Amino acid sequence: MSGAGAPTLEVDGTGLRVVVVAAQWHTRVMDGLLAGAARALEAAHVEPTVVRVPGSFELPVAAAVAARSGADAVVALGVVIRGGTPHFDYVCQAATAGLTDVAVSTGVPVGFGVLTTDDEQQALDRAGLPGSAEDKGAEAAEAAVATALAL
Ligand code: DLZ
Repeated sequence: MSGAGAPTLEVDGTGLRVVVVAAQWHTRVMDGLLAGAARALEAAHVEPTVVRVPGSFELPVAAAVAARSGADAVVALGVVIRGGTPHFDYVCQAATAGLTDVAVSTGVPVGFGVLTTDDEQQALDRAGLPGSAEDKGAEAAEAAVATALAL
């Protein structure tokens, strides 16, 4: 985890069924988020199932199906970059509210690895790529597993 006050999570998720749901917009950033989540899950002794959906708007339904199909934790990864229209706000709102609803209504933790940024550089800085300051894919994976272990 990164940022002021962020905890250090050491998680052993041996035996947990974890599903990574991942959008496909902004390939370079998504590759970083997916690799970061994979690194964190491998360190937690988890072999995830990965489900790809077109965009971040589709993440909640994929997370809901995973949660209702026996997953112990879901990791949601996406990138939404602000454009010139209000579409950004609608996609961000739908993804955030939808994923929250899935977690609360099913009791299955959802790690939130959806970047919502003003431009691509801000997303790259958080994508866990070489040179990135932060690794939000890994953080979302660690949070999902840590929460599943805590419940
Ligand atoms: C339409 C759209 C736009 C403009 N931008 C993004 C984005 O930055 N990131 C993302 O994950 N998805 C985007 N989408 C696609 C929507 O999430 C969704 O896939 C489409 O509206 C089809 O339902």
